[in-house]
Amino acid sequence: MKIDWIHVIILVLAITAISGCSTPGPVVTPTAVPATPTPFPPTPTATSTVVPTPSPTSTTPSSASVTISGFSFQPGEVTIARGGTVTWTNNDGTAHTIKFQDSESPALQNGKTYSKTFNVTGTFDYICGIHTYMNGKVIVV
Ligand SMILES: [Cu+2]
Repeated sequence: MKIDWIHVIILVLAITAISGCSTPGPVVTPTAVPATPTPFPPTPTATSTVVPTPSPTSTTPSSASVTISGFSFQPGEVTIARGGTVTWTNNDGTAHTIKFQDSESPALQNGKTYSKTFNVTGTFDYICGIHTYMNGKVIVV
């Protein structure tokens, strides 16, 4: 029997084409698009009103308390009105002092307090005279 090679090739091509067509291709599912985009948070406008800082004298406390704990003054900075008083309380087991440029408290043992009145405005830095790395600041306005 003589083989008609042309027919064989056509048959092979036909089978290949059929199998190729019958192979399911990747199913492209349309991606759901949100109807509305996610709104961004409102952008502050450049023309927003600047709220003036209230006058310090209207809200500045006349007194402040500082705790000495863990070899540090807490808070490290207090603001009081002129004529006000700052009171330090030593919660450490170790004695500390409150040393300003012009004065120094006695050594405060645990639980002891020291108060100082400030009649002049300005910024007053202080340290512990025993542990000079301990520092704090009193701002008098
Ligand atoms: Cu100290």
